Amino acid sequence: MSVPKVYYYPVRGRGQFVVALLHYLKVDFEIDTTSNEQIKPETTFGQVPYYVDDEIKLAQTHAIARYLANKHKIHGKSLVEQAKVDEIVDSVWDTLNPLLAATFGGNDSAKEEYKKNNKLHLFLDVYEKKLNENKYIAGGDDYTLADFDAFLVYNYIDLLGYLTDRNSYPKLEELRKYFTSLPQLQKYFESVKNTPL
Ligand SMILES: N[C@@H](CCC(=O)N[C@@H](CS)C(=O)NCC(=O)O)C(=O)O
Repeated sequence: MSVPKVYYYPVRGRGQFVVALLHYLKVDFEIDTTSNEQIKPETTFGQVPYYVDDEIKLAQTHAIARYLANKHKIHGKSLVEQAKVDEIVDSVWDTLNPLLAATFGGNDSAKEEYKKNNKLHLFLDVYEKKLNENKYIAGGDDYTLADFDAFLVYNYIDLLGYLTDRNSYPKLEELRKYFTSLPQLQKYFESVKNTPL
């Protein structure tokens, strides 16, 4: 049996939703940051992240994260909880896609424009409210993919300089403190500490 392999660039980007997740789940895996151009023609849509294990070859960050979450039982314990997890996880992508477009695709003025008009607080306010109502963002009695993704996106928004008011998000700050102090994630944070993206 070979260890799972992930193809992605040496940045956080979309890849963090797979790479950091694998660290969080304590999965032994390999990351290949140098073969993206060679692997793209073999991938489903010519894109990375791309995930390969003995059972599956998979594109689409979301699909990979859900596959891993199901495999490692952090996708919610009931159909209803799973749907609640998906509600948050899908919203993370609504948050992330314009942010990635401004950050990776745009020039400085596109970034400034995005900073001025960004609607990030609309999502962050909901996450904060949900975390005020429940310890876990999708309800339930344990951390799920939804908590992990909400943490990653919140942390990323801040790292990229788009977070305007940390004081408005004490619960998200608490969530960040929890995940950033987990021993199994230290190697991941170390691996991306020098990338601004
Ligand atoms: N919806 C896809 C989008 C993947 C995507 O756009 N990946 C970029 C890198 S972040 C890519 O491979 N673009 C094609 C290219 O760079 O040639 C996902 O979430 O995985």
